[in-house]
Amino acid sequence: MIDFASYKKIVNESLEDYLPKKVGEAKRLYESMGYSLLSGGKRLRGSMLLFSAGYCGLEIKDALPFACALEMIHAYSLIHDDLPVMDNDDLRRGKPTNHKVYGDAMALLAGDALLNQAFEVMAQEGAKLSGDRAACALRAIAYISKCSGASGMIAGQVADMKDFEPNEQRLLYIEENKTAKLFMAALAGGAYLAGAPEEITAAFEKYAYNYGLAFQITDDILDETGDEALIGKPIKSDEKNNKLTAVKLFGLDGARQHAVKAVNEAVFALEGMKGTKALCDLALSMADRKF
Ligand code: GRG
Repeated sequence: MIDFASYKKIVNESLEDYLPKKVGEAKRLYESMGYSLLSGGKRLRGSMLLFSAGYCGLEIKDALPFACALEMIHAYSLIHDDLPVMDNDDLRRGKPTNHKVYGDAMALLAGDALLNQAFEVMAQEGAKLSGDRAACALRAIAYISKCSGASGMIAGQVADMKDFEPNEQRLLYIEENKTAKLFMAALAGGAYLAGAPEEITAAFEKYAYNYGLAFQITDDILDETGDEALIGKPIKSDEKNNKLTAVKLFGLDGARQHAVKAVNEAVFALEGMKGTKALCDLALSMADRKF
């Protein structure tokens, strides 16, 4: 089993291979897609997919297209999230947001195209397989689709935009759907792809759910107290956009306690699973996250 820094490197070195070549009539669209997809980022979701698929017996080369596809779905969500009709942010990963460089319409289309590209890459990979392996790929694609779609990440974004009742149930709905579902897509998606036993898939799903809650709470804390240069975008944007956050509901200390609880739950989900130390360490390093 390799470490998360190595998974990140593998994802970074492979992403461009799955994009359209920057030639032809739609060259500027392809450039816009590449601008956001290849602009850094922690590559957590792609790396997690590689980890879980590998843990469940799949070779990296067989999981890599799915890991890159997941990073495309993530990149599309960030492009759309930054648009003037959403959060209207000018900076992402320390660079001007996609719409600041390519304009609103092209940014919208680049996000759409990345989402389609992700499913094209996964379906093409699945089409090379047969028998059980093909069925596993289909199951993974269906699960990733559900997590990122209208009953997953997009539902979370809708809840995040609406006038809200500032209560814990609503906050949990946003954290679960907007953020945790894509981590679930990564870890349980990788397990589905590898045809893992149900209890392993369920354990990864539970870890990812709690990791996602802790990740979003930490994001809320960083938006209040973080270093803009490290985060790569202005802080206090949640306040500006009147967002319901863990900090707003529980205060800074309360939010930190909720994050610690979710991290512990994540680690607990993997109890008894040998070879998951890298994943446990990843969750336990949440409190040190600076970006
Ligand atoms: C469909 C119009 C439309 C929009 C979808 C779902 C969505 C837009 C946006 C949600 C995006 C978002 C801000 C989710 C919150 C999760 C989060 C904290 C993302 C940042 O993830 P990191 O820190 O990013 O892993 P890097 O840059 O490291 O990849």
